[in-house]
Amino acid sequence: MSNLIEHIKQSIIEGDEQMAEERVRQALEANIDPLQILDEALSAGADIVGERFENGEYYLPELMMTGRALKTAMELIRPAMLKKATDERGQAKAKIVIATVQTDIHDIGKNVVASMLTGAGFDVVDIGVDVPLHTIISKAEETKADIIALSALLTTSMPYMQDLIDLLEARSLRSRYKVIVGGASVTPEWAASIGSDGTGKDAVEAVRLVRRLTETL
Ligand code: B12
Repeated sequence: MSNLIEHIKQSIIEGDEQMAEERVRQALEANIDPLQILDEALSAGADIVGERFENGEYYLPELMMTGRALKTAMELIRPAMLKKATDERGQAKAKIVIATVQTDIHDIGKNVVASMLTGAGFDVVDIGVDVPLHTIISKAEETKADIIALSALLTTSMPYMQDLIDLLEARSLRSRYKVIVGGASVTPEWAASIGSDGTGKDAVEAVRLVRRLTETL
């Protein structure tokens, strides 16, 4: 089993979409927990590719190939993850608007978070990537959302999360929404420092956080 996890991780590192697809199918057939596939194979592989990109060992084409392999793998594990989230479904019913903030087009992690929240019984409105702050707020207003969930992977995009919170405050809307933030470089300390209502390191933590925040709704 650990061999399969290792193979999936390797296929992500090599950006081998076909191999990733094959191995993930095998892992699911072997009843390996989809969250273990996500954490130990997909995210772990993505981290290594990220490091190699940073070191100048990999270039944009490699990053793109890994992105494709990750997307395909994620589509395969999504139903299994949804089933898991549905099994753990709580009572909470809340509306969540989720987006990757302006200037950032990374959506693989956001999509997983959106899927898991949907599976957990929440009403999720996914408004995509590179979304301007004003659009996020208008959508939250229009849909009468309870929670605004923001994703950013670029450190240069993360400050927009703070800007959104400031904008809500300036418009006297801050108390109407819980704002949660996430992405590879977001830490709990940073999330607290910008005045958000919390973060989670992965989709499972995101669901737990939303459950906790909506207990009182
Ligand atoms: C694949 C990838 C790409 C793909 C993205 C494809 C896509 N459709 O998303 C492509 C090739 C397009 C890409 C482009 C770029 N990328 Co890129 N990319 C990656 C890579 C390798 C993996 C990202 C990923 O999908 N991870 C897997 C998912 C499952 O994990 P995740 O996104 O972190 O999400 C999980 C958690 O963070 C959390 N989460 C996420 N969102 C939220 C939200 C909430 C509310 C909560 C609670 C939790 C949560 O839950 C998720 C699920 O478990 C990362 C490296 C890395 N380790 O992250 C670099 C990385 C993010 N990219 C990087 C860079 C520099 C770029 C480019 C600028 C490169 C360039 N020169 O053009 C462009 C930026 C384009 C743009 N404007 O956004 C850097 C960012 C560095 C930095 N510090 O800012 C990284 C870190 C690589 C590196 N180490 O240098 N990239």
